[in-house]
Parts: sequence; structure tokens; C-alpha cells
Amino acid sequence: MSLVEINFDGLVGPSHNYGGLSLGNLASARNLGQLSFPRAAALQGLEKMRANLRLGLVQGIFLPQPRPARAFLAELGTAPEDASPALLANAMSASAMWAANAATVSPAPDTADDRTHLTVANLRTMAHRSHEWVATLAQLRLAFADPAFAVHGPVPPTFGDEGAANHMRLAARHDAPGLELFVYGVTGGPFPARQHRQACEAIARLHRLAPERTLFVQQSEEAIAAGAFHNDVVAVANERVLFSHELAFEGRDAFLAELEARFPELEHVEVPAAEVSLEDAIRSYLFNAQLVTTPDGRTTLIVPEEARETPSVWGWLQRHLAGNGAIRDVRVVDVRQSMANGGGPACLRLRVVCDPATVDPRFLVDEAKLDRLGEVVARTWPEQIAVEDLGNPALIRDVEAARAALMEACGLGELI
Ligand code: SUG
Repeated sequence: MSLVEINFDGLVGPSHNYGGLSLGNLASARNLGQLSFPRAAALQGLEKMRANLRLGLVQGIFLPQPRPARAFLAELGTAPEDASPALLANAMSASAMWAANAATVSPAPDTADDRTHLTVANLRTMAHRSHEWVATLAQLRLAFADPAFAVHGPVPPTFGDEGAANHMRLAARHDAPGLELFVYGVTGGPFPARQHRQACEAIARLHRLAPERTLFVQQSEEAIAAGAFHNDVVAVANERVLFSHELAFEGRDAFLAELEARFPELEHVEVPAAEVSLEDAIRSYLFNAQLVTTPDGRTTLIVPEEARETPSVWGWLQRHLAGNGAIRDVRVVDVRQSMANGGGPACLRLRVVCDPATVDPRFLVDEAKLDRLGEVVARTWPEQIAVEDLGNPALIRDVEAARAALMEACGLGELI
């Protein structure tokens, strides 16, 4: 059995819009009311997946959820035809595209029972995301039905959990036992701390992690207050490498000392605030990059276009490459439609280390399948959506028909 890292990208759904729903997510607030382009957004996502395949990576996919979320509205005693604009916006968001928030994943080498554990995130802090877990769990249970996996329901909503966006894993190699790092928030200035320590601890217990290879660290209040609503906006890890901003963690010095003691192989690439301000890091999503190992062993950083457009960030990357740092290559992808809602390349994917043969093949893609999905998207996804139109019956009909066509093309008509 060969364990590899698979990136499962969430495909942008046909209702993608700018509802300004996420307090503390500066891009979401800034773009409230902008016209969105769901078709272009989904095609950007598919091209990102294609680029990853061409790097030699194994690529998976999660499919859009039913929108409007009729079950959510029904629980609130309403329906798309008579819901208030606010509730309707919460039911029409395509936020499930950000698969880093789908679940927390502990690969088999880290767990006591040698199974890969996944806990679906409850996403309870934001109304529009709080109902995602039901449809996410249905996909996880299908994709990872093999006994090699243990799929858990959400942690009780008393404790906020936003999944892998607040979780990092350091390991000599993907298939070796790793150190799992859980990053929680306590305070965030004017913004909510979405990930609670109690949720992290519960997940570590459920996943049967060894306490000596599990670490909990607080995200800095300053980072959350500056707009880093998830840890993956200021830090990312891959195998031996931790790539983080100087101001990412509360109690930085003590945390790093402990990390080095527990994981001596650590290669820490830290970006000083004096070279890249938190503001530039957050605007450019430098850290919301995919940090991957390509088959030739190179540590590669996949950044959004916005990183190239931010002079301090691009300058730092060029200096790092020239200095033969741990990151050997930088690739740029265009995910602007997702970025405008605060979702970069790393937000769009969930990493699962496993044997691809144990995954339901309907959740894996090759280039031919990406072509087929692209055709469905080009034919059925709305070209543009204005938030004032979210309740328009014709739009709702189109959105539901588009998703149905895609599920059919994937052989996943059985999914809710
Ligand atoms: O939860 N945006 C998402 C972005 C999630 C990014 N994910 C990671 N960092 N891993 C969020 O804030 C905006 C939706 C809107 O405003 O309509 C939104 O939900």
C-alpha cells in the first residue's frame, strides 16, 4: 500500500456570489454586492486542478452542495420563495468550495488504529457555513467508505471547528508518523475566533493521536484582528517545512522552542513582519498557498496571482528562491473569483494522505474528467449573479439544474 498526499479541491458551485457574509474576512466584506461570475470561478478552479495534475500530484474533487439549502431553510420554518433576503443569502452561498474547512484529517501513520481519521467541521460560527457539514459528511462517507478510513460526525456546536484550515502536520515524509499541530483562537480583536481549543482537543482524542506527537498552539490575536480568520491565512506546512508569518502565533518563541524539541527535523521558513507586513500577507494570501512536494522531491509553493502583484511579497519570494531556501519553486494560479471571497489556493483544497486505491474513484480526477466537468460548467453554470437576484425563481431553477447536471456527469446522482 502506498500512501500519497491527495488534494481534494472543492468545485465552485453555480450559486457563487458576494454576500459579504463572513465577519472578520476582509475580502468578503470588501466585495459585498459585487457581481460574481460563477462559471468563470468554477473554470478557474478546474484549471488549478489541471495545473496540479501537471505537476505530477494526485488530484481529488468535492462536488457543490445543493443550493439553495432547502433543508436549512425548512429547519428555520421557511423556504426560498418566502425567506428574508438575509436568510436566503445564507442558504445560497457556495462556501463549501473552500474544502480546507470541510474536515480535519489525521493520516493513518499518526493514529493508534492505523486508519485515516476525518472529522467533518461544524463551521458553527458563520450562519451560511453552519449547515455545510450535513452534505459534506455525505460526500466524505462516500469518498472514504473503505475500512482504511474512519469518518466522524461534527464536534458538538458548543465548540467551533473549522477543519483543516487550522491544522498542520509535520512529518519527515507524508507516509511517516507526523506531529499534528492544532491552531485555535481565543480572541481576535473585533473579530470572532472561529476555532476553539476544546474542539481541537476533542478531534485529537477522536483521531486517537499520540499525545507526544500532538501540539496545540494559539493563533495570535493580532493576526485574527488583521483579517487572518483561519490559521491557513498566515501559515502552511508540508512534510518537514513550516512556512509562517512572524506574527502568526501567540507566544511565538515558546511555541517554536517546543516545536523544535518535538520535531527536530523541522525546517522553519519564517517571514519577518519587517519584510512583509501582516496586511500584505493577508491581502496577497502568500501563506494561503499550496505547499507541496512534487514527484522530483522539490518543495513547491502554489500562490495566487495576488501574491505576484504585491511587491513586498513577490520580492520576498524571489529572494528566498535565489537564496536556495526550503521552497524550491513557486507557481502562480488564477483563483480571483474565490479570492474575492477570501479563499485562496489552500482554502480550496483538503489534503488527505492515503492510498488512492482506497478512495471512491468518482472523487478523483484526471485531465479527461476535468474536460468533461468543464463542459458541464460551461453549459450550465450561470455566467453572473447579482446579490439582489438571489431569490429570483429563474436563477434558483438554473442553479439546481446546473448542479444536477454535474452530479449526473460524475455518477453521483445519489448524493443529497
Ligand atoms: O469562511 N468565505 C470563507 C472563506 C474561507 C476560506 N478558507 C480558508 N481560509 N481555509 C469564510 O470566510 C464568504 C462568503 C460570502 O461572503 O458570501 C466566505 O464564506
